[in-house]
Amino acid sequence: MSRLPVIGITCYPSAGGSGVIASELGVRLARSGCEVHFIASSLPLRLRRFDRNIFFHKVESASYPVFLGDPYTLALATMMSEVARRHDLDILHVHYAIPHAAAGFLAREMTGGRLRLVTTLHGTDVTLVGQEPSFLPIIRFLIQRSDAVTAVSRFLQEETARVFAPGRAVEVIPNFVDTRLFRPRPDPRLRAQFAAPQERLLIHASNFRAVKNVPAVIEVFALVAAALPARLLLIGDGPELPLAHDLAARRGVAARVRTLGQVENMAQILPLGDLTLLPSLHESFGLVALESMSCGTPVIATNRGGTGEYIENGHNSFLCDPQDVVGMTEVALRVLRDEPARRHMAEEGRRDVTSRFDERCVMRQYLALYERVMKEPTADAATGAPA
Ligand code: GMT
Repeated sequence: MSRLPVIGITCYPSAGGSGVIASELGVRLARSGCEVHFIASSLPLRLRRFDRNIFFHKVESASYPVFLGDPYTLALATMMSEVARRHDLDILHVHYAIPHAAAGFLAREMTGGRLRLVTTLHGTDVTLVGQEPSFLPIIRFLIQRSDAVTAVSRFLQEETARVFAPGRAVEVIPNFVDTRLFRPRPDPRLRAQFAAPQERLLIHASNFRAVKNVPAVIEVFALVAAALPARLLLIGDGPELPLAHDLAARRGVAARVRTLGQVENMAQILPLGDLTLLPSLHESFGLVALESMSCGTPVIATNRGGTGEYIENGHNSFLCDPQDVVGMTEVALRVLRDEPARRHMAEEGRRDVTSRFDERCVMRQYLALYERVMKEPTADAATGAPA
């Protein structure tokens, strides 16, 4: 590449996986010398580190009584086009299609220059929300009119083809983890804040939405806690958290469940666990499972979606039917009662993640993609969608 690209990144700034991936990608790109401009409603959670190549542009949308909602998409498109002009952006990389790809499309039209739009599909923008009749046609259009589209797993790539039939290639660039940061780190003093040495520590981290199947986390934990001394850490926040607390109280395990809320130092917390639970109804990828494995904590993850693209059941973690509470409990008890087997699984998981999903190898794929789209004609209205 003759000159490193100047990149604009838009994502949801909250703790969700798409925001995490977008932020971590931006940080890595900046470290490799690219100028990176984040354009979002607030500073993304994992971006709280200073880097001379990173710039942040806050989007603020005006409200007016006549509006039915907040016209964020328009304000975002305006900010994107201004940043693109002012800083000579080559690439606008949007994470999560709704509404970021729409704003990106508008910004590219407004800029009318050499700006290229890259859309990364993360999950429910395809599998859930994207299929709403009010969204489907516009998401298909935006997939067609982006200069490149990536999906975070083969599962999501296939779902995108099935649901939207966009008639264009969507390539897989998987999620990644900084394996030097997310690593096994024994910290008995920190662990002691959450569990006694003889207690097993289980972890669930999510945005506590229905798709995360949080009741199954509590049910499995209650059965595990009835069989051996155990504690559960809940990390994150979201609409189903009160439900989780209610259920924990009804199952008599409330005192064994600790809620941490949103945590910035996940790389310190995940290695403390003996087992991570992610029994989602589906996961296009399930980033927290990858991060957990990188930390040497095995996972019981849903078998629905893209988790099978990095979990080999029984080898480096477990894949289970998310409705099968009894099955998940059996697996949990088996691994928690056999420390040598658990440790072996943890080592296998760490090795597999390091060799295939380290941020350095995945970042190369994004840079190659940027290089390619910068050479190709844009997929704007004038040229039509690429075949
Ligand atoms: O799609 C969502 O539910 C939101 C999104 C997020 O921002 O956390 O999650 C998706 O993207 C993550 C990052 O690529 C993936 O690890 C998650 O599996 C995916 N969520 C679902 O598929 C439910």
